[in-house]
Amino acid sequence: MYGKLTGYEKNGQLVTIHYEKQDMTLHVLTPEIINVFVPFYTKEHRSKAIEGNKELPTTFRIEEISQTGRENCIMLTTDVLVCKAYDNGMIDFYDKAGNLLCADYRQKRIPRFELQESFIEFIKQEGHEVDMAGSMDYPVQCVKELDEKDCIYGLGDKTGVLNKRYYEYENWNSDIPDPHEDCFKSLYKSIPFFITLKENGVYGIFYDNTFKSYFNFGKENNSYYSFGSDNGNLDYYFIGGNSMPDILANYTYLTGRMPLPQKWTLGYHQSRWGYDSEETFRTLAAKLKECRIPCDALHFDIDYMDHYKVFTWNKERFTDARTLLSDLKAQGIKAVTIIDPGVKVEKDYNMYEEGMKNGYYAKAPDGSVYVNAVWPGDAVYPDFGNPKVRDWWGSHLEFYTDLGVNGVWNDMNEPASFNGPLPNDVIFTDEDRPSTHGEMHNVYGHNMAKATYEGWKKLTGKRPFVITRACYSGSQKYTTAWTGDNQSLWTHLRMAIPQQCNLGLSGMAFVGTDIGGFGADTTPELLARWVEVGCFSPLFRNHCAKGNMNQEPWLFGEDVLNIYRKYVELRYSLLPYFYDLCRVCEKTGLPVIRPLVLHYENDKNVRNLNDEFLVGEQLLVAPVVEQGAVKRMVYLPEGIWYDYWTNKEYMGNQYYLTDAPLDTCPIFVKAGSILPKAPAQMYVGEIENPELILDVYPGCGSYTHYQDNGEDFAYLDGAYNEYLFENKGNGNLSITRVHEGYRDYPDIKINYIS
Ligand code: MIG
Repeated sequence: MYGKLTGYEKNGQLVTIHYEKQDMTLHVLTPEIINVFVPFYTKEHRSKAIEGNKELPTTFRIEEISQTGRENCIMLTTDVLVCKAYDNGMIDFYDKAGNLLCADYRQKRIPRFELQESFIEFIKQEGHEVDMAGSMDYPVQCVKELDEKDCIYGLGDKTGVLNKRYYEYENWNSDIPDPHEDCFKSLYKSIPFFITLKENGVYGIFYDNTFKSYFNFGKENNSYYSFGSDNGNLDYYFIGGNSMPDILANYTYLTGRMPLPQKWTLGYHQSRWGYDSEETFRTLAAKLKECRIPCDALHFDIDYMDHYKVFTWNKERFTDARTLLSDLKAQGIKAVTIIDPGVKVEKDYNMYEEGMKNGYYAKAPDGSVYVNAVWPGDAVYPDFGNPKVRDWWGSHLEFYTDLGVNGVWNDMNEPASFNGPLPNDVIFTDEDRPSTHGEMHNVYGHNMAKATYEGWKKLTGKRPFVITRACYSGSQKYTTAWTGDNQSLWTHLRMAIPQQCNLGLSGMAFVGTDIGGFGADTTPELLARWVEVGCFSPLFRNHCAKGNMNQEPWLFGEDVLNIYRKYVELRYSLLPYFYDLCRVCEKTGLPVIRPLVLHYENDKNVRNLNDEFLVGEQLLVAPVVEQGAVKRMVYLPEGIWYDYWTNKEYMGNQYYLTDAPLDTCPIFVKAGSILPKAPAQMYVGEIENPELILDVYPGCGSYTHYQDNGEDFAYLDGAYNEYLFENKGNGNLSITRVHEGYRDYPDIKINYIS
């Protein structure tokens, strides 16, 4: 396809490699990030994930290397990476010390197994599916070498285990109501970023292509992996660094980081599809207080709307939404409303009419407005890739802000459709040029989130709280996410851990699962175990489907209610810690929930650890995710750890069998930790200016704590406090305020753990 290397041209940090048939560019963005680009589809990148110019002034050397008997190559050397371009578009990356990190695969592809046509027909008879997609060639594609020990992480919300080695996936945002199984190739989100952890080294690849894409991580053959797409450019970023956190910092430098959320969004949220009247919400608020379950938000699912028309409120069942919301707020409870993209086709409905008049909906290839169906029946699809449509949608959010709504939950934005999938040739817009569904599908949710974030920010001046189901790389700048329609199954509780860890490794740090499970019916035990995991998710929400058993915590007996309360209270006590972790994420891209491998990448025991996770660096959670289990094996990595409940000391690098009766989620605190905590509250802000409590663990360590008003953007102008706590061991803690810009705590109580 490329032919022989014929030379190169350097233009600033952009190097064009000339081949006989097809040029390729290598763009040195930073010493650690090099972009590889071949303009198969458009001349420019047209990234939806990366905004602004990310090139940092970087010095690098470029040499043409020709040795007799060996292939010529062009070699680029930064302070961190070496990139060599050879004949036929082959590109290899090395670290500074000359260790090979990633090489293009040059041999003939050999699928591990090939089926004969006749046999395929034979086994299909009973309904077995035969899927050969994994070993196909795609119009845009890269095949890279794999080492025996390579592990692969990231790729967003995919099902299955933490380490994606030996599995294949597809990026095509999909709303599939069947129980999400490990064999699913795609779910709601498309995040074409992964980290390859080698025996000796680590790198990341961000493959910025929004068309339907395919990833095969050694399933086809153990000695190579591939990524490719149906269309678009070959456009990927090779990301180097010393460690997994470095790679993540670089990826989020490119695609952006989660901005600090409002503090209340880290509280508990109660939801259900089917809460359909003013009375229901008032009763819920009362019941939460009666059962002493702290709560910050109630979610309004599609039932609040008039005939499922977005930007409307059902006047019969909610005679006075404004008063309802202000009464809830008086009790500390905020309202989050669902908004779907599909707009009902209905004469005189303002959203429909306005959008039609302005040409804001996606069109069929013949130029007529494209109609499919969702909840309201026939519906049209706002063309969110068009900046005018985003502005229009964003300004209409005033309907919600004016009533006192505090956050938006974007659903169905894959986009979902009831009358079959949208054809690939439906016409959408990509900013200033016409595009197609095939190109814009995977960024539909992303652009809807962007519209929502920007509109909400303009209207309220507060940090917007947006939740989305579908997204693309970079969506973390605009929205939080939940993992969609899981089910009340133990397998789905188990999946919640690697899924959230991989989302975090893909830049999406503010995530959560539907606690208790969305579809199917939960059990008392499952709900109890789920809240023990869910209370550590940044998005802490119990939600379930209409048509299933109700799932509020008080419906499963006194014991379960007490367990539930224990973990909601645990979350509220740890809110300062969660808030600090959000601040860390905003600065570094490190997620809140982290797989152990992120901090202990040299420890082989954690590379495939699916049922434990870290919250920040200080807490290790080893929940029970097996029905009936009351003990579990816990692996603790190097160092000394303390049982959160008993303070018992454990040496790391070992496995332990721990007690875990139904009311106990095993949690361990790293030696030297300083855990910032808050006094009990029924909602964030119940106590006007709460004291800070510091649990100080044996050992040495330091910790940076952040404090601000938890609501708006004043912190960007310095309205915040930052404290440095230093634990020097033996009951010796120093506190320094390193930045002063906000009111101080009335008191800081120190609690030495021994
Ligand atoms: O499945 O709005 O994932 O959370 O409750 C139907 C109703 C559409 C899907 C979402 C779910 C929500 C439901 N929606």
